Amino acid sequence: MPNTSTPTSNSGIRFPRLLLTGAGGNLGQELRPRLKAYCDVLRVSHRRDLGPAAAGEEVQTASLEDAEHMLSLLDGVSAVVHMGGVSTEQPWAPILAGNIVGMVNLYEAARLKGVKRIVFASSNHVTGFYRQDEVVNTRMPPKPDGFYGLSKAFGEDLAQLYWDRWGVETVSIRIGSSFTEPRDRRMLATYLSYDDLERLVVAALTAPIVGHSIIYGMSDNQTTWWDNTHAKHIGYRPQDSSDVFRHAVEARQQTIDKQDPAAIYQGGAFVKATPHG
Ligand code: 15L
Repeated sequence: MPNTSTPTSNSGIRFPRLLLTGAGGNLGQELRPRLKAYCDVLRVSHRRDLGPAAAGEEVQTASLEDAEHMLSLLDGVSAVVHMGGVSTEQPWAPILAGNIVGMVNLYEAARLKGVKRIVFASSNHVTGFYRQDEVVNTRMPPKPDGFYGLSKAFGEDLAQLYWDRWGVETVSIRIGSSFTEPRDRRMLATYLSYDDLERLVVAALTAPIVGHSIIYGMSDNQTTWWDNTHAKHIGYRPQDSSDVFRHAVEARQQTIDKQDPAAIYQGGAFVKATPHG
């Protein structure tokens, strides 16, 4: 559990009320205690019951696919950190509900309730079919590696529409692999430490003007497939790196099957994950 008394980011900005969706998910649980340092009230939501609110929190059970739930969820919030929705390759039905209908409900609620900034947990799987010997920047066309990546590409386009037409700002973070440590050779390139995740989310919340900006969520890894040149205005400076884990990871995984699509493409195993059973 992170130390909530010492925020990782040194931002002096404090929000009256932040909303964290998907607070019961892997990264939601990690961000929940951390985000409290940056707001007076943290509203946390999930589709299942999260139990009692901690000090400084409001808890709301809400389904993304329920437009009424989303309207009530966004009432009175200053900004949203949207970690909710489906986060792996799955059949189309749950992806449609959580990541397509749910995103439309979230952005409609933001428009109607006057919420002006959303930090959207997009994914590196928007560009998962680029090869591991290519370096991709945020202006290159999407190449989703499955229904999940496709739904995140939709989310980014939706964010662009709500910025262009209704002035709702978004930072779409194409999160890499955010775990306690990289689990394999691929994650030496895609690793995002939890502290760097916090730094990135806080930078995305507090940068003065973002319009709709896209940024890859990665630590300062020596190996990288992603170029954040066009997102420097967000002011994210990673402090961690996968390099401290490199020796152990390479010792565990000495060889790579270069014919395996999971080793060829950036999306790794997602490029061959099937929702069709
Ligand atoms: C993701 O988008 C997933 O949510 C996460 O579980 C990881 O698998 C990550 O991508 C990854 O690419 O490693």
